[in-house]
Amino acid sequence: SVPKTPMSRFENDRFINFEQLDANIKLIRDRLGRPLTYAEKVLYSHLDQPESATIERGVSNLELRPSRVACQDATSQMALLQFMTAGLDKVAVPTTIHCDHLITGRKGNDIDLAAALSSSKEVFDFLEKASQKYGIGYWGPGAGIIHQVVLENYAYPGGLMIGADSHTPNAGGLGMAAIGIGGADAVDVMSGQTWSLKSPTIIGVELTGKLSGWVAPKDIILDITRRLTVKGGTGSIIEYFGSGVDTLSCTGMATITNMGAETGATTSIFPYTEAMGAYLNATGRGYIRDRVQQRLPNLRADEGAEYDQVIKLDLSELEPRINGPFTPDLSTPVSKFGQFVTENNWPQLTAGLIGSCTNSSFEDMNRVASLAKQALDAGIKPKIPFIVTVGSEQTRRTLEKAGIVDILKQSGGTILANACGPCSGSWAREDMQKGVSNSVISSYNRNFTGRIDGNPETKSFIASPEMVIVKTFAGDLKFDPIRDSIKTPDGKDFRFEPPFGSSLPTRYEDADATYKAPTGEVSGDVYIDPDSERLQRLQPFPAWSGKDYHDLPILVKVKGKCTTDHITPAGPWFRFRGHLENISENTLIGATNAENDQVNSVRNVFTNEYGPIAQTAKDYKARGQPWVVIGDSNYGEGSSREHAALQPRFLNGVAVIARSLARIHETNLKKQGLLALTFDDAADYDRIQPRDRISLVGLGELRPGQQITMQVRRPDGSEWSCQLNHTFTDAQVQYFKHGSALNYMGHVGKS
Ligand code: MIC
Ligand code: SF4
Repeated sequence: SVPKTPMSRFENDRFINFEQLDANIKLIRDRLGRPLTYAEKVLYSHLDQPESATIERGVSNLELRPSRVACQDATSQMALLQFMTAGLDKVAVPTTIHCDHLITGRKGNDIDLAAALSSSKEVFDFLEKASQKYGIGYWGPGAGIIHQVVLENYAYPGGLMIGADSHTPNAGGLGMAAIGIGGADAVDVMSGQTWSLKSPTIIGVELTGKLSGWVAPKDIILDITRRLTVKGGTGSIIEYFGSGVDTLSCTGMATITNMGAETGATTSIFPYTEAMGAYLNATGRGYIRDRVQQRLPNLRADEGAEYDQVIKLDLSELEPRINGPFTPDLSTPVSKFGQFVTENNWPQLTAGLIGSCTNSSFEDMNRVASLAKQALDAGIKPKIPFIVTVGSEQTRRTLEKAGIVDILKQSGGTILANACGPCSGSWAREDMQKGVSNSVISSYNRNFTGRIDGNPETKSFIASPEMVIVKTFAGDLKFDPIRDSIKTPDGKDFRFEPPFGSSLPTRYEDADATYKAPTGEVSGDVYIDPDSERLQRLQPFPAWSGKDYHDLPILVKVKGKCTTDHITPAGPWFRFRGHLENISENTLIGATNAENDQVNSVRNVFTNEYGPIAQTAKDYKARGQPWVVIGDSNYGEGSSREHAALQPRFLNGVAVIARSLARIHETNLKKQGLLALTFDDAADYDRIQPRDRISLVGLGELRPGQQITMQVRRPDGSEWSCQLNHTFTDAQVQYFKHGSALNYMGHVGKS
């Protein structure tokens, strides 16, 4: 018989059941009587009941059994607090926690790491102890960014995992269907339940040709994001295919699937290629490579498989691109970028940042070093601060051994801890005052207002790491390495040659010591100080009263973009991720009020005074007054943070009614017992005035596929009504009725 395949180098007693996956794929193909795409194979082979599940793309709900769960330090606090209320001894599915968001970038690795270890000691201790107790693998601060550590150690072709972070799709670069979810979804899987997902439609992206010169894998996803926009991927998996796929490195593909999150896609995935095999070998998992080589037909789409939509991209024709500011889908090719900067008068470039979970691979840094070296050899130094965040300690050591860290340092690079740092807003920027208008360019994936340095006046652009480093040397946002030159100290014109460098080391260096396996030796409860400002035990939300809602005030009618960064920002607020009451102070702090076009200023219906949104909500709560939020398009775009749902719920919010909702946020709202609703006619958004009162009627009849009626009463007493849509399943209706998914689980557990 075939030897068993351990799930990872750290879990020798857990195995990947490839035989079962293969059998399931055959079963499903026979049942459906049609060829399957690769994403379909991976998803459907993880169905809880492959023999009977209804499968209809875009329609049916799939009950799935993911084989792994990953959480990071900012999301796992709330996930664990919820898991603890479930009263289980151990997680049912291999789970890991990665400490990466709570480390603020300031001076450089050693100093920053020591500072984080002391300032967030209470939280790290909690995460470590809880990991030990519940059988969770713990990657402490410094080990690396969740998605890189997962790619290097846990991802495998054909697998299905979920992660409490929106860029979990990074593992799609290694052929895994890796899906970002909120903490409450993670808790379901950790406690052995199935995970439910509306069967995604499949967007096929056919790649032909080959990248060359200045064009990098990042440019592929910058262009796809432009084409699909920040909501075009919603409800879909982006599946890549075509001859161009075989020309890409594994980490390059991970960059592409990582940033696919910016289109709203459920995940993105590449079929198995030789480059994935080479990456498995180099990261010490040749045994997985050998095993998957025996099931190649199941690691790609069947001949004739159909996609719901096909996008074609010729890699030979692609140009480097720069996306931003404000939104990741505003994309400009490098040749037109200078003009774009001039026309919009974008401010002076003040920093270049490379790394993050999106672009911090050996290949990225190697190619960056090839450019930096050219400039250094010509006597040129970067003109502006240059910041580097490497994705993992394993990669950092490998880069150090290859001499690449040295080159980055000679280029004036500040090497921050292997953590999210500036990408998550955890950047104590010292070179720039708040409120000063300036531009920064990074190789990250997000560029929402205020995201990187908390300064709303910072215009943030995203590009490949190669593009970032040359602009850093030029100190000029408009610099185009293909057409422009830089003056050397002795007055010559220096031009960059295109970047180069191998995509893989022969073998990654060992960094296993940064990992702590669970011992299961912690007895009793995990202690939480009742006076802590960082951690707070969760109190169950009240169940629904059984009555319709009448005449609810609109806390805020949000105008325009409202990402989770606007609802509950990152950076300094990470501090309160384990303390619902404290973090609720930032609720909707970045939202623009349609009534007065002001950010975070709303009228209190009781006092008629304008004040911050959180304060107003707290006042309503104190008065026992439920309220609603009216949202614009793609409300809740961006991160997976369930705080964006928990906080409104905690402050007495009962419904979010929007033109459209982002997938993870929509689920998070439902999990916490809120009504997640969308206008049947998006134009009704315009009809609602901030001073109107909202009634939601017939809630007792809430059931899948049936609309809800909203009655609107204007200040003059006149009324109109409209229909609202929702995507509640039967189980989700119970979450609403019981007050939350957790309440419902507890209820089911008891009955
Ligand atoms: C992000 O990139 O926005 C984050 C910070 O990683 C979030 C997670 C969080 O807010 O904890 C995400 O992507 O889900
Ligand atoms: Fe961290 Fe940025 Fe990646 Fe989010 S996108 S996980 S903040 S590095």
